[in-house]
Amino acid sequence: MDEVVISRAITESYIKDLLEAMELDVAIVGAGPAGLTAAYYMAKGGIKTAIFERKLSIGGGIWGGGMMFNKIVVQDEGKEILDEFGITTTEYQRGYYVANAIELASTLCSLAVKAGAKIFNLISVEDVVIREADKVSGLVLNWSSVPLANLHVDPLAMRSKLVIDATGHDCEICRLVTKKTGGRLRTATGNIIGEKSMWAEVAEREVIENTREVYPGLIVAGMAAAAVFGSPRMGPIFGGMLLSGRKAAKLAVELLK
Ligand code: 48H
Repeated sequence: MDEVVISRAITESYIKDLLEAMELDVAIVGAGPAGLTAAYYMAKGGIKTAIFERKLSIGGGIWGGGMMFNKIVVQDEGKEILDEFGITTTEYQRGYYVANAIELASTLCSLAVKAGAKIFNLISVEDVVIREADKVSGLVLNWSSVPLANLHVDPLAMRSKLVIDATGHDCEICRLVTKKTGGRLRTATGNIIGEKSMWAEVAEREVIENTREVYPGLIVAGMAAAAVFGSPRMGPIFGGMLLSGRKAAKLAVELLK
């Protein structure tokens, strides 16, 4: 047993993956339900994609279900995706299906990785690259431990044809783009409108409608789409997140053509 062989194996294979991810078709920020679903569909369609996730664990808000009860709810359209993913659902009442949050998080992750998407956890996106014709064309990355340790360490950059903001409630990438471009998002105000109070029915519908290219080269998905376009929140019903991720992937395919 040679510790150095083990160390070399890890370092070389990780660096190989990271170098590969320096030029992507689609870079996704955030490995919650929306980002993972988008990654799965794109990778399955042969698109070169990777997710950058700040935390150690992937899955975002899935694990905690509703108020730490690790169950989530979907309706008919969301159930179709769960069926496609082989995730067990139980009908609680007509049109309301319950799934195990742990099964959803682990299966989504496994499907995305096995389809060919790369996931880089413990990496935070701290800025975007904006180039010709005012288009988002890459991400600025740093280890998540750098801001945690309050260190001043310069980041590295990667290039991608498209970026998907799947950072959840904080819509961090859209926030960065708004700040850097002086409010030129494709929203009613040009800025982030802000998430509204809970109204599950409207929220589930609007999160899909609002999954769009919000700035050239930048698609917004999941809870970030609700926050950017000023839709209500929906609580622990996750169909909208899965459908938004799938729509973001479809949109990316169209924009890449
Ligand atoms: C790298 C980052 C960065 C960054 C954030 O919060 P998420 O689960 O997001 P969605 O949109 O896939 O799902 C939302 C859902 O979990 C939820 O909160 C719902 C349905 N709420 C309804 C309600 O009423 O409250 O995942 C986002 C991920 C997280 O893992 C973050 O760590 C990560 O993005 N992230 N990663 N660089 N700058 N910002």
